[in-house]
Amino acid sequence: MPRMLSSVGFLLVAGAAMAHNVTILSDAPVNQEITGLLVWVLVFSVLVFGLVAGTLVYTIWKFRAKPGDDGLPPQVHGNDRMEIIWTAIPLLIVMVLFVLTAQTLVKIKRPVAGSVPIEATGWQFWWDFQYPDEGLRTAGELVIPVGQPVEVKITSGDVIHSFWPPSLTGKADAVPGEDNYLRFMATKPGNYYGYCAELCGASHANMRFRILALEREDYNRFIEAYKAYAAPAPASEPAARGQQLFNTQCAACHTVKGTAARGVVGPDLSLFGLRTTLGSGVWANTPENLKRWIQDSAAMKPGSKMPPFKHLADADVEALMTYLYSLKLDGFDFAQLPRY
Ligand code: HEC
Ligand SMILES: [Cu+2]
Repeated sequence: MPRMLSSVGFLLVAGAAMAHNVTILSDAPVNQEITGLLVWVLVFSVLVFGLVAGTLVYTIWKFRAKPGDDGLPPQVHGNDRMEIIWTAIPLLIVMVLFVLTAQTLVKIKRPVAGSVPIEATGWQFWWDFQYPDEGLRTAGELVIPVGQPVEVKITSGDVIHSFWPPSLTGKADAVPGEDNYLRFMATKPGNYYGYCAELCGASHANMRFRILALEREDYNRFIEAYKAYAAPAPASEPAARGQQLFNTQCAACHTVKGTAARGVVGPDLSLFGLRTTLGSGVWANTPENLKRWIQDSAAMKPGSKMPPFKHLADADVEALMTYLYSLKLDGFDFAQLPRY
């Protein structure tokens, strides 16, 4: 019975994964490895289930009570040969699965030469991303190249989180004071969903992220442009007012590259105008959502560490929004990327 349930379970998981384009059908290399492993486990479960259920049905039918059978049939105790067989076969299966699993683990944990180093830090309830080689920082949405492996060093600034972009790879815990590594590669451009996979407080379910995979030349162009980037000088009166408000109200916690705003308590907002999402991958980055967020982020995201700004006049919030939306690089529009 438990075996039958596990076989049915596998089929359900496989079905759900297909429906969601997660792990099993993803063509990301790490997930291909995992899928290969899963197929072996599935094959063994089906074989074991067939053998056990078949033997059971055969026995019930063959040794059923026949007319004229009175009393107990002959009683048999022990059978050394059978005991050896039913110990040896499962042992063999476990060994085979062990070897396959060990091989897969070694393969997917191995550092890959030429990978892009990235540092991810989990905070209640958002992800901070850094490119140590370039000295760049971003949050919530991480840009990576297609066709080149990335090596994400994962840690946490407060409690335990877990970093999980299911269409690209498995999870790794983000533990304060410890570094864990995930190595993976995107094989096609896209906007890949990511989740925090470790209960971390009131807004654990609202702690997501995106990985934006760009073609190599677009990625290189993005990194070069971001390195050279400084927030554009405000192009309108509201934008200028917004920048001034930002530097007095928001700069203690947020950075905007090339300005006086250098806070690191909250997400880096240098390229906020390019964000497809708001609040760490949760809400679409629309003016309505941004307005609600600035006025009272905790009403959208329980436990948010950003204070409310309900006291700001509507016109001031809109000035801040104009400024935030002006923070972008020309020639990039991540909204067009297909979503996985
Ligand atoms: C005390 C620190 C603090 C101050 C001051 C602050 N913020 Fe924040 N802000 C945060 C934190 C922390 C987050 C991340 C919250 C989360 O997602 O859980 C955040 C998130 C945001 C986001 C969403 C970013 C993203 O990656 O999706 C925006 C936009 C934002 N803040 C704008 C502002 C503006 C505008 C002001 C000033 C009016 C401001 N913040 C003032 C701490 C602060
Ligand atoms: Cu978390």
